Amino acid sequence: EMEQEDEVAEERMQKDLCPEKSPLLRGAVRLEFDPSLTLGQAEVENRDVVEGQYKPGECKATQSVAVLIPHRNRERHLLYLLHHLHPFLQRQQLHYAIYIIHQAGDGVFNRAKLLNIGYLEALKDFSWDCFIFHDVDLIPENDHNLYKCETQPKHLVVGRNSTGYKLRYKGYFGGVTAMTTEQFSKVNGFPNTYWGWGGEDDDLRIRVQLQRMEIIRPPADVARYTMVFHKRDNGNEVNKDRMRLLGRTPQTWRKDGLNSCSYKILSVERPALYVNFTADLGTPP
Ligand code: UD2
Ligand code: MN
Repeated sequence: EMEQEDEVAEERMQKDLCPEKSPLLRGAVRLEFDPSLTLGQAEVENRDVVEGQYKPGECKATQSVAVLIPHRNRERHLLYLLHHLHPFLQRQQLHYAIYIIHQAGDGVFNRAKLLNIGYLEALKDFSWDCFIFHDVDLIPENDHNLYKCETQPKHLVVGRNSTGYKLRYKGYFGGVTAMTTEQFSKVNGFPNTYWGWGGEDDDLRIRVQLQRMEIIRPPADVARYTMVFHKRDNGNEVNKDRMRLLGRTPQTWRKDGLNSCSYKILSVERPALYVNFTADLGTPP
C-alpha cells in the first residue's frame, strides 16, 4: 500500500515538458559591459547554477545543452560572457552547462582542438544532446536566438556589431555554432591540425557539407551579437597553411578529428559558474 502511494507522489512530481516557446524570453536586450563587474557578483546573480550547470525548476527542459568556450588569456571577456549567458540560457528554459577549455602554456593557439577536447570531456559528465561552440568574446543580443540544436547544424551569428550585422560571406560558419552530439560525431568533429588564427571554421563547414547536411541560420534580426573589442592575440598569429589544409579536407577529415585528438587534461576546476578543463595540446608538427 505504501509503495503505491509513493508511486503516485512520484508521478505528480514529474514535471511537464517546457513549452515550445519559453514565456521568459525578452527579445532584444541592452548589454552592459561594466568594467567593475566581478565573478563574485555574477555568482550572486546566478545562485541556481551549480558547478556551471542549471536545470529549470518549473518544467522539464526539451534539450540538454553543453556550451563549449575555447579560452586563453581573455579573463575579462569570459567574465562578461558568463554574466550575460547564464540568465540568457535560463530564460530559454534549458538544461545546460558551461565548459571552458583552457589551453595550457604559451604555444600556438588551437581553437578547433580545444573544442574537440571539450566535446570529448563534457560527454564524460553527461550525455548532452546538443553542443554550442562559442567564442569567448561574442555576446548574444537577443534571447530569441535559441541555444538549441536542430535537425541540421546551425550557425547562430548572422551579424555582429563590428561587421554592420551582415553575414561576412556565404558559407561563413564561425563564432557560435550548434550541432547535435550525433551531427558532430558524424563529421569527426573539428580538425586538430589548424594552429593559429583562421580556417578551422571553414573546415567544419566543409565536413558538414561532405555529409550532405545543410547549415541553417535564425532570422538576421535575431542572430545578432556584440563582439567585445580585441586585437589579435599573441600566440594566435594567422595560420598561413590554412588554404592548403582547406583544399585537402575531403581527404583528411576521416583521420583528423575526434578520433585522433590526443591531449592531456592537466586540471579540472568546478567553481559555481563553469567547469574549466586546462589541457596540454602538444605542439604543432
Ligand atoms: C573569428 C571567428 C572565430 C574563429 C576565428 C579564427 C567570428 C565571430 N569568430 O574570430 O570563431 O573562427 O575567427 O580562428 O567570426 N581565443 C582565446 N585566446 C587567444 C586566442 C583566441 O581565448 O589567445 C579564443 C576566444 O574564444 C576567441 C576565439 O578563440 O573568441 C577566436 O579568436 P579571435 O577572437 O581572436 O578571432 P576572431 O575574432 O577573428
Ligand atoms: Mn573575436
